[in-house]
Amino acid sequence: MKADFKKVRKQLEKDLDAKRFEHTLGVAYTASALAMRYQEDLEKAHLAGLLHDCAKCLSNEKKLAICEKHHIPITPIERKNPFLLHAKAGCHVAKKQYHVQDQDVLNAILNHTTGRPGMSQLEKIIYIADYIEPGRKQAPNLTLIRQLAFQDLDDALLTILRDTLEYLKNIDSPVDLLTQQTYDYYFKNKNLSK
Ligand code: DGI
Ligand code: FE
Ligand code: FE
Repeated sequence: MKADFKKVRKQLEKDLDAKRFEHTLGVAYTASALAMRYQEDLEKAHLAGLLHDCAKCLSNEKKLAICEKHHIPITPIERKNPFLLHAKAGCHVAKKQYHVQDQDVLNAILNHTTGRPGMSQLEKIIYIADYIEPGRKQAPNLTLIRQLAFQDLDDALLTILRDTLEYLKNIDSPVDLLTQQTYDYYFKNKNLSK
């Protein structure tokens, strides 16, 4: 894989607002650091980090339209909360407009918001980097999770999933089936491996 990072960054700067672009750089660097720690492919981690939110600044109508036009299934919860679709739409945009071919990179973009049972190491790295990048300030347990991320990916993943479900419950926001399934899968996984 030979990605032209400079070109990708330039295009992203146009597609995203300033805050989202900053976040994107934070995720790309954090994902690269985690890739070094876990011997993941550095270029893939950097590229997936850069592109994970590439559809974030599209309007809800546009995200829905992309999914509908390309027969990407929309769950009832996504229809009610179209911001969730920035992951599915982003996977499509990464493929068509940023010419990403690598399936693992595309999956990392696709699953970065909800996770999925049986994530690849790269998918976990992007999911976690998105949550812990230096610009994030709000989530509880950030100090602990940042430390955990460099000790054990699955422990960090499960803690983020637990805190996300707790947060969604507190704000009374509907949980996507995949978010719940991912938590259940990694919760079971942890107890099995004990
Ligand atoms: O795009 P970002 O803000 O960088 O991060 P993200 O794509 O991980 O989105 C984070 C938000 O998504 C966070 O506020 C929690 C929310 N989220 C994750 N899973 C679900 C969810 N929101 C709802 N309603 N349902 C979910 O299952
Ligand atoms: Fe996102
Ligand atoms: Fe993000």
